[in-house]
Amino acid sequence: MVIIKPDAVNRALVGEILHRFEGKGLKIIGMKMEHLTPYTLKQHYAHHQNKEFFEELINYMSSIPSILLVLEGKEVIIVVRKMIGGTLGREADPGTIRGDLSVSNQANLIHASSTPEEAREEIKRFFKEEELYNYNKMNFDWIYTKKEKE
Ligand code: 3AN
Repeated sequence: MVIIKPDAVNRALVGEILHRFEGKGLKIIGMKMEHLTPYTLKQHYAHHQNKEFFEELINYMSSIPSILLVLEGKEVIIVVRKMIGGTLGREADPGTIRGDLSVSNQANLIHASSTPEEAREEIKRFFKEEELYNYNKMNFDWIYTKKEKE
């Protein structure tokens, strides 16, 4: 589960970020624009509720719409976390989305689930079942071996 956050939308980086995921060979199985509410965001960031940046985080994330994505692929969570880079944009590795395109620890463009449990919980929070698509992605034959596709 990925959120392309309000700063990425404001900075016209949605296409660039999608381009990286598509280029990598990941499959988009859900995608929509949504103006996230403080109510939903407080659930999403509940583990940060005692941090001094919590209120600012909720305000920033609810300022304008975000793009919500569900991506599929082999070891997709590890792959996406590597692609986004560390939380602090200034220190994130060059070549990662945050490392190349951000300098902040709050406005760091993107959220991605970090465990399968978190992904399951977040997909349920942000997507209805009928908003997820099961389809045959033609070029998977050119991206994975038969064994990798199992
Ligand atoms: P990540 O998004 O890399 O998994 P988390 O879960 O620690 O990082 O933080 C969630 C979000 O909270 C970050 N993406 C960022 O927007 C914000 N955040 C994290 N640390 C700070 C901080 N020190 N000051 C302001 N915002 C922060």
